[in-house]
Amino acid sequence: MDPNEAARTLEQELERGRELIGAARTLEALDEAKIALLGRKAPISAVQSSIGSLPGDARRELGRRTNEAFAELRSALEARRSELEEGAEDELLRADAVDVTLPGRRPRPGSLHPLTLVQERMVEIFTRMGYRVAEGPEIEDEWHNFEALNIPPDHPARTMKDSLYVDVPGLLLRTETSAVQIRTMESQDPPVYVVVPGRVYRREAVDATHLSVFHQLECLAVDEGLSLADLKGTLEAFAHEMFGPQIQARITPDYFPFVEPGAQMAVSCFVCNGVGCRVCGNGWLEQGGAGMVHPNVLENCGYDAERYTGFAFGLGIERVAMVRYGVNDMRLLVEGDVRFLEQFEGVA
Ligand code: 2U9
Repeated sequence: MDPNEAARTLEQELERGRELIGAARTLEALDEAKIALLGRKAPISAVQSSIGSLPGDARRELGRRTNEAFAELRSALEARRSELEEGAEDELLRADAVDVTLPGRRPRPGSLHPLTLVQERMVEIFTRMGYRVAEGPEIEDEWHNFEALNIPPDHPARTMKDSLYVDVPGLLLRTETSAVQIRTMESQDPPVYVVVPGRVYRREAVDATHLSVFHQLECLAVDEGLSLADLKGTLEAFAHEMFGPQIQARITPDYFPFVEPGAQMAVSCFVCNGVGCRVCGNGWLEQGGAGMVHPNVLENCGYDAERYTGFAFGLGIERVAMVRYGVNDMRLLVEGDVRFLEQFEGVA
């Protein structure tokens, strides 16, 4: 290549380089431009190869100009690379940007379980009447679960059919919370006014109105001069608070070993007002059992049954929840189905 042609080529390549580099919009396009401008097949490489065959001065002159052209192209490529890399970073930042002006996503509040709502309400009603809350173990011994409650060894409630025994002889899952009232009476002198909410266990088939693990709230009052009238009044006060002032309470005779006389308690149906409807059948909703504490039970705990009398009752918390929230199948209360539970959001 003669020196004049070589010089022209360098000028052209510098011109072409400015255009190619300026037009490269991506790092890949810039790599292609670099190969076209500085690669082995690039015109500038041909110029470089021709330098050696030139005589002294012309060789030095072309060598210098070629080096300058290389340097200019390299620095233009480098500058453009920095620009594109910065742009790619900006692009990433734009894609990852958080728009702080968007409205936030409101966290979905959880809700209390209907059984918790009912239990808390029941406890509140009784504590306002002056009762104290007592709790105790779910694994009980036969003394507290049966004997002290006047349930003799041959009573049907003792059999494996009704109770769930654990591997340790003499211990079982409590079949009612009454054992806690026994423990309370064993540890303090009368008067006693306690309510005991808690989970109990029965060996029983599960259906729409029965569970084998369920919850009770039992109430025990022991004092001088208490009578069935106090039991009924207490029950009625509870029913008014829980279901409304128009509700009536009813007790009818029944038998439980730990009370004498024993009674069933029911409240008038809040749907039909005691007339009879689809919810209640005969106008009354069964709430649990009750009675005057059996003198044997008082004596078993060291209380003077001549001086003190007491009343007690047990309410099924699931039953109360079914009445209060119109739930027709008890199993819904323990299955944990979110579609059921989310209906209690914001319910008091
Ligand atoms: C002591 C003395 C007496 C509590 C009582 C019942 C009757 C009763 C049921 C209600 C529904 C169990 O959950 S349920 O199936 N309870 O029928 N409970 S009298 O009597 C007591 C308790 C403790 C020391």
